[in-house]
Amino acid sequence: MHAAVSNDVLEERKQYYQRIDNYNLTPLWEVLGALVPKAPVTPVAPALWRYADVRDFVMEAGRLITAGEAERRVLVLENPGLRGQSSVTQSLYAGLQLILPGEVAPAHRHTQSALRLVLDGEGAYTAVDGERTTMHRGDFIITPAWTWHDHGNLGDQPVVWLDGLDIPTVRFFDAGFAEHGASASQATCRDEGDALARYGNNMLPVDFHQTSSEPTKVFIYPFAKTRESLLGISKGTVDPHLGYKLRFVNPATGASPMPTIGAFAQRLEAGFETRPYRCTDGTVYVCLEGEGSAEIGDQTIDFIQNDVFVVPPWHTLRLRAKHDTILFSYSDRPIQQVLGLWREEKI
Ligand code: GTQ
Repeated sequence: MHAAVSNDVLEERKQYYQRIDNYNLTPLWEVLGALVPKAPVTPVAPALWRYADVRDFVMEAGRLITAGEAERRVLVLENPGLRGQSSVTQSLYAGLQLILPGEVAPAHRHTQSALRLVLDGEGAYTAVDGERTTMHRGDFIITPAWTWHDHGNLGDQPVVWLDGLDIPTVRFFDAGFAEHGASASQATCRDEGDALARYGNNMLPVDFHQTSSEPTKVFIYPFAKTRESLLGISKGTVDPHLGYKLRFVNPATGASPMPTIGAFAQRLEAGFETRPYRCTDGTVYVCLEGEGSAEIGDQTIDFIQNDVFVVPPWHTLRLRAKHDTILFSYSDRPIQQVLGLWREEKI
């Protein structure tokens, strides 16, 4: 127990704080508890964006601005606890990007790393460093840091995908660079499928070696393959806390596809309930198939196809599947792991 402090001393301290404040000094003992909490404290709130609620707003943006004028026509998903910061968690960004038939989102590159998860419509492509890939629903596509990328729509339907970027992480380090391309659509120099054939089929170019901080050359993880794997492991035993869950990797290193963002896919059979689980990486989930609910701390969120929800760091999560469900998710786990910060608890 601390001895009681007299009002005189308290007043003297207050004046002292004011004097040192002029010199950009502040007493640690007033803030130590908040700086070094016993367990994670976060402003990030559990959150849900129902695709049915936001799809019309996304389409409306298509009437208000072109992809060319906007550069990227995106509605940013802002965490309700982080409004005004273009952040879905403290380290990550999420947005819904729309590209209409005939449009091009012009080529650029930046030190922020990006992932796309295709949600709605067919006929669009993304080009990454000279190779195009056609986007199909559920495909997980990456544009690693400083790779040239542009998007286009050669079909006759609007196409919408979820963008996940490490924008807040790069902003934290104030290490952002960006460049515009010389032309809107970059010239392709390889046929579609080249990267998958070269790096994504359990083989690698003979002289190719990477370290775990380098992103994968595989920039497309087709949903058909992801689904096949999830159904394949569903013949085995289920993890009571995670269901049937796999992480996406750089096949050349076993590390995450990009150094700053980890990505996962999991399958929950109809009626399955996960046991309570928490981890230090705040996570963005997307429902690709099925329907269910997420109990996050003391809140419960119901989700269906194309809904996006956020589980804040160290919040206890229980997932319940109403029908067979496939969830995609991404987080900053690889950063936390390389820094020795990551923890999980299976309750
Ligand atoms: O597609 O390059 O949602 O640069 C935000 C920034 C998408 C993109 C976003 C970007 C992009």
